[in-house]
Amino acid sequence: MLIPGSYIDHNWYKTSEAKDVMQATIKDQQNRKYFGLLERPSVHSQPDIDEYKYKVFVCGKTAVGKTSLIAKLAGLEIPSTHSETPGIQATDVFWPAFVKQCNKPVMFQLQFWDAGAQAIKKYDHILPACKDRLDCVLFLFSYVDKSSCEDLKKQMSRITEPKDNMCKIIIGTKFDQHAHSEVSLRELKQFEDTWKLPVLRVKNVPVFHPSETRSELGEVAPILNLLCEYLWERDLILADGSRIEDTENDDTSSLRDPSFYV
Ligand SMILES: Nc1nc2c(ncn2[C@@H]2O[C@H](COP(=O)(O)OP(=O)(O)OP(=O)(O)O)[C@@H](O)[C@H]2O)c(=O)[nH]1
Ligand SMILES: [Mg+2]
Repeated sequence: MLIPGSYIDHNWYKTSEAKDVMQATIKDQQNRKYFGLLERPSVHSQPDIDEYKYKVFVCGKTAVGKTSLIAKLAGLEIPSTHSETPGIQATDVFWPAFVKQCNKPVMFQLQFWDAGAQAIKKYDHILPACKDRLDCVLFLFSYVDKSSCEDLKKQMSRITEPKDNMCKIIIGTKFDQHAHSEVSLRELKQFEDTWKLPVLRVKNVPVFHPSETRSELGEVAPILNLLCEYLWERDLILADGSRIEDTENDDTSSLRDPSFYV
């Protein structure tokens, strides 16, 4: 499994060099700007910053926290009560990250696709639309709902195929209520070992009193950086695969040097 920090500097967003680029995505202090589908951040010091766009589908049982997680990652208001997502909702999150191989920041545009679990059951066209040209799937379960965890295997078989090349990440929500957890650490370790997928945990609750140890940005940065890192690694693997196919009749082994792809 990927070692965090292999491709992306996870602490870069806190440095003074990051300030100008981060500013393009931040409204005031720690609050992030919301970008409509046709809007994008403008970075004054680097107007030609490279942008990479990815489609990320968030799936899981009803009320597991899909809409809440996306709101948290986008810096939007987190719903305090459950209201079923009636169809598909797409939300763009721009996250600048420092890519070590490029030695510069790049702008990741993560387009999160959210579909209500009931809507998927009710309308046949929703799941195929969400699966179309997908780069990444986030499989959600809730720490306080064991059945959401048992449901993961079903979700995986509905969405993934043996040879697809999507990034897959498991996220446990409601970790703020872990004192009432119905899912043990041993079960999660088994998950990781069996499926070779990372398991992250989140608290989709607002930060009411920002402090040195808790801030909105500080809570979402590890998740966004890791997501970008998995997507970056996947692109390298895909590029490597196609280069290797291209070079089967052509002896240019230097193309396999990873620095070639950046
Ligand atoms: N305490 C706590 N509550 C959460 C968390 N994540 C979600 N919730 C709550 O769980 C409820 C359901 O969250 P939603 O995000 O609407 O669930 P959903 O998965 O989008 O549900 P559907 O759209 O019906 O499929 C809401 O009341 C949220 O406030 C979390 O991490 N902690
Ligand atoms: Mg929802």
